[in-house]
Amino acid sequence: MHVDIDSFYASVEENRNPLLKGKPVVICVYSGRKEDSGAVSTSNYKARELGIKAGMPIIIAKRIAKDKDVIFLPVDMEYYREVSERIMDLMEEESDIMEQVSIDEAYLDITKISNSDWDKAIEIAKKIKEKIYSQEDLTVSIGISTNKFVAKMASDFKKPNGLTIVKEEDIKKFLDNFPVSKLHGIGNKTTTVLNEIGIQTAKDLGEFDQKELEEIFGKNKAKLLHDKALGIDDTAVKPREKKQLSRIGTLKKDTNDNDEIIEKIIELAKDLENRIKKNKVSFRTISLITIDTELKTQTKSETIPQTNDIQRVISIPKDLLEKYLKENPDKKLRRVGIRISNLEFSKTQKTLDDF
Ligand code: DCP
Ligand code: CA
Ligand code: CA
Repeated sequence: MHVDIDSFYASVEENRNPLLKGKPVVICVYSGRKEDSGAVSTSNYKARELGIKAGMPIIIAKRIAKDKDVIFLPVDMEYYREVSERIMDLMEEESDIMEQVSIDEAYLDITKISNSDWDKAIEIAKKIKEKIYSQEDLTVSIGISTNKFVAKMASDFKKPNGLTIVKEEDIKKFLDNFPVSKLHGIGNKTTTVLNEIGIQTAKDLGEFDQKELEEIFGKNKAKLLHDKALGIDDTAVKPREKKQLSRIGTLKKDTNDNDEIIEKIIELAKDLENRIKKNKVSFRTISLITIDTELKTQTKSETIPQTNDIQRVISIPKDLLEKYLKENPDKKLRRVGIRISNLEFSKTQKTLDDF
């Protein structure tokens, strides 16, 4: 199964501010050189209808949006990562193995839990959709097939909120009419060369003489291309190695009271402790994440010798908080978080279950 969140950053921003609902929303990475220099990171489907798309210069997007009620917002990576991590955790629980491939997509091996049964697989997909919708108010598009490549093509097939199943016997029919440029992993340069030799669709590519393809692209790449055309992929879903673990929470009220914030930090640390144990992980860096009432995020970190001592996940953020409050006497916090990074996973460490 391949799962991809629909218009991820834009949807998250819509949920955070209900006033945006129904409006075209554009999320931007401002380069900071000049006002409006930078690129569009993503846009919601309303904005895409106007022609505003990811990768476009902000200046062009603003030109298109002129005289229209289009909302432009800067990216807030810290916040998106937090949402992403919750969704990844949720999906990991619903699969045998989960491989995260970007902030908003993952491959899920569901061979065992579905018992290789298509109806059961569809049930799992629907359950994942429902959970993500009820817990995060986000929709996802899902593709299911017998390998990663076709599952990815299938999740892209119907968006937003799609669910596409491509059974083994339907793979060829499903892929045949795709232009080669739309096959995942085939870029612009390769497409140009393929078009030059008369290959337009996956069907063309699949039927093209293998030897001739090898002469142009070399043995390895020719095989790769041929496999894509036929929907062959035997790469495994690899379990993710997380780079960091974090928890962020909203304070009961906006505050700069040391004790109130520490109370929250302790609560978050408990949650993190469970995940540290579950992942059998040790860490080197501990961070305090602060989000003030103007939604400005700051991160303060300290690096120590590798440890799995959960006490440090409370004591270090305490020190960092003291520092933050000293440096920012006029600010109140809305949200606070803790994060551990520079992780090491002890793979050999056996649990009782393993004996
Ligand atoms: N992103 C980015 N710059 C790009 C493409 C994407 O910063 N050129 C970011 C913003 C997206 C997120 O990555 O929200 C996920 O990328 P996707 O390609 O999955 O695009 P979306 O989730 O926004 O839309 P879709 O519904 O098409 O998946
Ligand atoms: Ca997406
Ligand atoms: Ca994606």
